[in-house]
Amino acid sequence: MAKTIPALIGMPTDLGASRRGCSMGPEALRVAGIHTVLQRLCGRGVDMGDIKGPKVAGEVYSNGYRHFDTAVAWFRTLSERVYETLSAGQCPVVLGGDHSIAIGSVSGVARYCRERDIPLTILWLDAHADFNTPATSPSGNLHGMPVALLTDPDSEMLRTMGPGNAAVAVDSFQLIGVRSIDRIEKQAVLTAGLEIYDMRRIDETGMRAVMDEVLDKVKARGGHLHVSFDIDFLDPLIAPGTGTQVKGGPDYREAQLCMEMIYDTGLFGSLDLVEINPALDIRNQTAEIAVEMTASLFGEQILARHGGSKR
Ligand code: 6HN
Ligand code: MN
Ligand code: MN
Ligand code: MN
Repeated sequence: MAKTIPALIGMPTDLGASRRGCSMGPEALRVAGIHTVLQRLCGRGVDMGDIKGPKVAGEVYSNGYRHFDTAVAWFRTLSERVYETLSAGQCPVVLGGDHSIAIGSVSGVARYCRERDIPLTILWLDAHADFNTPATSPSGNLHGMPVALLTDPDSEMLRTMGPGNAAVAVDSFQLIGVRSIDRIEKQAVLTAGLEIYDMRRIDETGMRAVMDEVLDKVKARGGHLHVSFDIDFLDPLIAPGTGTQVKGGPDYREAQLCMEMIYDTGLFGSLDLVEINPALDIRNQTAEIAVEMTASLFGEQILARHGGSKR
């Protein structure tokens, strides 16, 4: 995307997580200065405020999902908003919220791309595979299901969200940083052929080689690149403010290099920042690191590069 105008869209809900608090994520990111940073890097930027949706009231469990109806209401609105934002030539920056909200944002991005015949890749940066279904989920929590629900052609969730929300091809997804997959989920990702760059892969060849491989595929395909950034991708030593920490994640520079290399493709066009939980954070440091990573994604450089990230 050329000189892009970022548009912040808040999704203050934690309906998909069992630990409450990431509903405060949008405000924590604003307090950490996301708007100012993006305005500085992009010249301008808009804050569209927060989407409004139903509050989570008590425990509502049905057909293997927690809070299905509440989720549909939130995601339908977000999908529409993301679609409109892209159609207006802006870059949606969705401030979560738990990771289930990506069902709304990715649906909106996918609709935009489908209607214009633009190839779509989704980089899913996460400690988890998020490939549970209502049948396999140990928790019923929707934040463990977005990749599975988004790629299921019979998805009850997408269908209930209404027209325009259709399944996305499995090979549109590239998962990076994964180090926690549930037992049945593990079988499911293999069966589906989901592309996963797990932490061992990153350890063995380095972030640089992994991102070169991923982004070569992205560049060959061209089109639109959506980044769904679950903050638990980062090592919990540097990003403790999240509900499902997993040890052994990328450190600061590994993660920042990942963002810098994504920027270099010139294809990045929409973002989710999810799972930041201020109730579990230390002095907002997790929101601050999320803003720093976002800055790199939007082109913040240490020094100007010549010839991109290729040697
Ligand atoms: N996230 N696999 C677990 C579950 O409940 O399905 C954890 C999911 C965590 C989701 O935050 O990425
Ligand atoms: Mn996730
Ligand atoms: Mn996660
Ligand atoms: Mn490492």
